[in-house]
Amino acid sequence: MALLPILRFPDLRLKKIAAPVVRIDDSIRKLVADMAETMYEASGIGLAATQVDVHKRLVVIDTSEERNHLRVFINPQLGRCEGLQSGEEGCLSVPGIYDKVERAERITVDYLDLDGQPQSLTADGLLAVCIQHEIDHLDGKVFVDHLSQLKQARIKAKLAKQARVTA
Ligand code: GNR
Ligand code: NI
Repeated sequence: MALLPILRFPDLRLKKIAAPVVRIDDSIRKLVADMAETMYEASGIGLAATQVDVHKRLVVIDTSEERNHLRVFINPQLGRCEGLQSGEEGCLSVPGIYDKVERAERITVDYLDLDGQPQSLTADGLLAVCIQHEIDHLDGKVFVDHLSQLKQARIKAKLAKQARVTA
């Protein structure tokens, strides 16, 4: 297993649209293991392959309190979306920034599991938010894109300043 470097907003590679996984082979299984390790090490609840500069439609999520319920979504597709919720979001690619984003309250997602079997999951609350946040990454979007232009400009300025003091 290996920790993978996470791209930071506004890295242009976060805007790439990920391609479907065509074959679940050892390289995909290794990527899933490395993404899970990277997500847990960073104390995140989800990680999309886009964030580790692999532009394939692959996501890992663990919203459990105990951090022992890894979910893997290959080629996830949002189906039915119902209701609205608004909660503070953060992103491992936008460290230290949190803001409210409106999302569907309840969603159905179709995907392949690690065995290549088609699955369908209906989720609400935080898991539903996380699935929507991760599918956004696969489509080249970060949660900041849901905010006003003014907020986006402030976030870019803050991150640039952070990068200067860290350098
Ligand atoms: O760790 C994460 N927490 C989080 C909190 C609220 C809404 C979405 C998220 S996802 C984020 C991890 C991440 O950046 N996934 O892409
Ligand atoms: Ni994110």
